[in-house]
Amino acid sequence: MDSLCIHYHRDFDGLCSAAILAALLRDQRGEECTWESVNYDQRRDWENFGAGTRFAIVDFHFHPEAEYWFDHHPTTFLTPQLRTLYSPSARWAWDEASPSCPPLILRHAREHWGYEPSARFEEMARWSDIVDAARYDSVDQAIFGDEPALRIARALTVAPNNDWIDGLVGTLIAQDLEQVASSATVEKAHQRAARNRDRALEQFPQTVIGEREGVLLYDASSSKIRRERFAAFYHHSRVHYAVGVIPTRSGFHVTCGENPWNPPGAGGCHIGEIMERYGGGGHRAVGGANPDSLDDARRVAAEIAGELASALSPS
Ligand SMILES: [Mn+2]
Repeated sequence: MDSLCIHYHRDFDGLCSAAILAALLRDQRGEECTWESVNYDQRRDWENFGAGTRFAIVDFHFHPEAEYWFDHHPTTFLTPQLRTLYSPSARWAWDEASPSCPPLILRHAREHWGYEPSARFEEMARWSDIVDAARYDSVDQAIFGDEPALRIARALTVAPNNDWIDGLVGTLIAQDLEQVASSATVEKAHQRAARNRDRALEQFPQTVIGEREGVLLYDASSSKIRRERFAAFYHHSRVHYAVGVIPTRSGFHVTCGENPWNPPGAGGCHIGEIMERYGGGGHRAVGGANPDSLDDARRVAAEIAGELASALSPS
């Protein structure tokens, strides 16, 4: 029989999910797996994904041919038809209330396979919740935290290539977070990521257009500007929202997020619903859209900032 390949989302909780499932299948079922990350481009021909192979998917879209599938994303079903093909089973689980994917795999393994997870995997699950749901204690922890999980997550932002990431999954199967974070290759990437972060924090103030009613608007569309996800809240801890324009590989992206350490409260809006009106999407607290041109992106960002400011305005 062909070996089973675990396809995983290329981020911290996706890597941990792949490592945990690989260890589980090896220990519980004698199944020696391979693993390979997936990207969003592969959704285009989703019907034929993995055709003719044995595969599992973690922290990514539902596929009816997956032997094992675990996810926590509310947007996991690419079509209503795919939604009808899912029902919970001994090999599939979906829980959109889970802040990240690893805890639901461990819970499932406990309930269905009688598995008692090691402290190592419990630790990965705990940190996955913090990283994936941005449940950091403070903006300082999010940006500068040097706990092993946070160093690994930061190193991932400068991953040299996909093979390197697959290699990391292999080490997470056998070692704890501290050992993986201290390896020479992760340490080297982390140092580079930390330099990028410092540069991004330095550059952010020049991108700010203005602030009104606790809504910060910025334009980081220049490709010369490094990006740090929480730079806006690091420099402007009192704002409730940040709305900005950033470059993508093929155009421009309008990104908007609540300040996790100073949420908007009663006047707050559902960002994902606002973004849907601009052809994008997201959750209540964070979302984005990809307008056709830079001018459009700037106009959309300004409009959204205005809408959020009006909602927060006391009058
Ligand atoms: Mn993920």
